[in-house]
Amino acid sequence: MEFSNSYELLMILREKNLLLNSPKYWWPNYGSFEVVVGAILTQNTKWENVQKALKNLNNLSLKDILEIDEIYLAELIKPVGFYNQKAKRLKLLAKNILKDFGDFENFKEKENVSREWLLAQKGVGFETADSILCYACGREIMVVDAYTKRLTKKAGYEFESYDELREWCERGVIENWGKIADFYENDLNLCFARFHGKIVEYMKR
Ligand code: 39A
Repeated sequence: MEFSNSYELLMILREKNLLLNSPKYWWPNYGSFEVVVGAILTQNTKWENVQKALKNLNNLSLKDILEIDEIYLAELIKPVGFYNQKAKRLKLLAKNILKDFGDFENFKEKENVSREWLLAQKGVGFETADSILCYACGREIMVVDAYTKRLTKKAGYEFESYDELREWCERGVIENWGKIADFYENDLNLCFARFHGKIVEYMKR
């Protein structure tokens, strides 16, 4: 695949109709607390394992995560691996959301949770933080991951850091926004969410 910026990459992927069976914003249950849980669970495992664990959790709310016994939570999320560590981290994250924001709706508010706050949480790295910001909070940020790195590397691009790759992905879209805004209902986050989704679905084929 050849492209000279991320807009060209997006246009190539668009032609492939990769998201025909996906939700509008690609990540299931966009805007919900379940996305926060999924973003933690998906670390170092396949999405298919996350789906099994999420099914066991049956749409647990922030309050439910706070109240559930940690050992039982670990049991429910066993399919994702590192389940004791992930259960501990989920409980701690939920406790900190409650302490600093009161509830999930307030956490999501534009002026509230920041990338810095998320990155200061135990077990939250750039990809997890940006997944939460993009898919749980609806912020205009592109998530990049190992698939994005592999795809761009194959086309001859090397990036020094996560943020350099993220900014490259965002720049091509923003610089060509006039040409694509209509496809995405003038919603830049819809474009970033679907762009990331297209990359993942393309690389998983
Ligand atoms: N690797 C992945 C995924 N593969 C995914 N979907 C499919 C829907 N999500 C939401 C996150 N990570």
